[in-house]
Amino acid sequence: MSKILVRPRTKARTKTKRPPLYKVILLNDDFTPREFVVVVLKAVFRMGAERAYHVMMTAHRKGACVIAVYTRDVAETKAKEATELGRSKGYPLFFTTEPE
Ligand code: TYC
Repeated sequence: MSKILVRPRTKARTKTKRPPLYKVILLNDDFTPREFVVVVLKAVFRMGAERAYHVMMTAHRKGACVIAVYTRDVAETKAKEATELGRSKGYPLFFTTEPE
């Protein structure tokens, strides 16, 4: 009896697909106090004091600074939370997200 060999038409996928990542970006404004921006960065993005200060000053000088990358859900939640903290104090502090 002759055997029929059936081969898969495509190669089995060996790689695990990673979810697309999103950047959280801090935007500068003229009103939010520097110290408050640092407080928010420490609280929402778990930054140490030095890194938070450096990120704040980069946004202050250049207009914007990439803070971190997360999955879309986490990036959007953190950006919203941080923006809301500023808003609750009447500041126009703004965090946005974009695909990496
Ligand atoms: N530019 C603000 C000030 O001079 C401080 C500030 C820094 C605000 C970074 C927002 O993303 C920001 N008080």
